[in-house]
Amino acid sequence: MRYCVSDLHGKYDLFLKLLDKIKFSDSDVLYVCGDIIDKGEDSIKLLKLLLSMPNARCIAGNHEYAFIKYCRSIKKKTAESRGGLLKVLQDYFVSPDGKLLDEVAVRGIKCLPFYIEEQNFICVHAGLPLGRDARIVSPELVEREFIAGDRRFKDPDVLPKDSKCVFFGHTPTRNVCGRDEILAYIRPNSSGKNIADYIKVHLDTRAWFSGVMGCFCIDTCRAEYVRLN
Ligand SMILES: [Mn+2]
Repeated sequence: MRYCVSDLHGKYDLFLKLLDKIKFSDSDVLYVCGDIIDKGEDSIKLLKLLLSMPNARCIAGNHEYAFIKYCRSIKKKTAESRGGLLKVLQDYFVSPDGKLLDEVAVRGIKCLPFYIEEQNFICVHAGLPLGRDARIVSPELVEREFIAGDRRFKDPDVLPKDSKCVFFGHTPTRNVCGRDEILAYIRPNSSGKNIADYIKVHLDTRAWFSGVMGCFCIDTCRAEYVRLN
């Protein structure tokens, strides 16, 4: 089975619970729509687990994007101004061994793509713009800042026409529907049984804060959840 998640934000234990719940195996594939790091307590551990999983396909979110920018700017700064930036990086990664930065993790983040496009769906972190024909603009033509950070795509009235299903996170679904649950937008007059029946799937249940982590099974079109307690 193929699954999609987003905004895991360092919630390592909860993520393991989710894998357990869906009985995730070597023959399954997991798509991760960005924001793996920050906010939660185990950013490095979670990132390294995902990087080590051959069947996990990850993209960058705005938190990875910001991290890359901090890493780059640190190299250009003088010794005095470096302190503040190091503090920011330290807030991202409080590694258990006390090391400020884990080079494997840093390299892993730098290599993440900003979208994944498959036959019937596209994974982005925040969203894609719509063209004049109300179709989504191809992600290869869109700026990284938009794909990883724009807030408009979550709006319920942003419904692309004749496009592949878009998986995304970035804004908590609670801000849209008042609940911590995955929002799947079905095309009019379709059964919702296949992924081609969906316009977009909003995945961010704000796990780091709500304690609810969800994923969407791309093959059964069902959402599964785990809770902290
Ligand atoms: Mn985000």
